[in-house]
Amino acid sequence: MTETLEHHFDETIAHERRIEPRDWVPDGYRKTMIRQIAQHAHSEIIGMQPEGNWITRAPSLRRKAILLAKVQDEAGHGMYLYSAAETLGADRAELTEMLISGRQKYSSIFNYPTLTFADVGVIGWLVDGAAICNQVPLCRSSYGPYARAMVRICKEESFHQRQGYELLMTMMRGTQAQRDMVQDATNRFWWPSLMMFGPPDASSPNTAQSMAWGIKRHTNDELRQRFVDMSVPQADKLGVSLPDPELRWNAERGHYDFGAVDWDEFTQVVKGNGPCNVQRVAHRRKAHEDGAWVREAAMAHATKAKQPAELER
Ligand code: FAQ
Repeated sequence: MTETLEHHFDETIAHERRIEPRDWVPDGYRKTMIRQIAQHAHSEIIGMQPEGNWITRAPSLRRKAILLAKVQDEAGHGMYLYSAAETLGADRAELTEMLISGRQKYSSIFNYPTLTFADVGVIGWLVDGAAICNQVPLCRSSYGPYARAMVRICKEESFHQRQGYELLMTMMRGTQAQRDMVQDATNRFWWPSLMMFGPPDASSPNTAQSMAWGIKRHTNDELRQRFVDMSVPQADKLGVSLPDPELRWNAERGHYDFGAVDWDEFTQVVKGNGPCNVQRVAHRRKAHEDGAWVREAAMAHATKAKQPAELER
């Protein structure tokens, strides 16, 4: 029996067809998929904090409305992703518990502070830019609910990236102080954005198996290179420099060469020792605890709403 199921799974992957919730999958596939989707969902939810920090201090009503909409979109992305994880048998409450107890990861990038309003623009440009670069290929991921969620998420992330770039363009046309803010934010977010793609291929334990299962379509280093190639002309057009003296076009490779990422910093941030890890998780835990009454009220309402139908039986 298991052999037939395994054969069906292998054939589905080999023919680039989608795995759906009712299909049999090997334990490793389910575990990897839940891990990746949960980490992604947690990133969207924790990712609301750095920009959310600026909603009350946005410089105009227009910028406030845009930022509110963007942060709300991230919440929506988290919700689709938790739903996708649930189709694999994961429990949303347990996933949240794993996040706030530090047992599950979220993207390293959200452990850096947002010091000025230019950071909002740079997050849109570089962080959403890196997210799109990583997530467009995931629209072809082998797990149906994840791939479909990714289509909508990528459309919204494209809007996010454009709003960030437009904000930076506006600031670059402003005063020297505003241009300096954009340059400073770019300097702080460039390297952490490169870290978003994960460790180098040689030290990525999951990539080979995830590629074989069609969960990931490109390696971490391939996507990082694609992001660098995409960002250099955008930085030129904006009029900012990227903080990497080794960045130069390599005609032979047809790509930009770039300097070494500080992987020790990455490891420290992932381990919980980044500048804002403690604050981010504490804030998420408090929001979860403060929201307990909403969950209880919704459950009580659902129970009450079921009662008349049950009484009729
Ligand atoms: N941060 O073997 P690999 C967003 C972990 S975008 C923290 O290479 P894998 C949008 C990894 O989980 C950000 N941990 O792992 C937004 C693994 O952990 P393990 C979220 C990281 O999975 C924008 C270990 O290191 N996007 O939120 C990171 O094959 C603006 C070994 O790594 C996604 O999650 C990291 N940067 O590849 C929101 C995309 N990198 O095994 C608000 C989907 C790696 O110890 C504002 N995910 N780790 O449990 C993926 O594509 C993959 O999971 C990778 C990692 C590429 C992130």
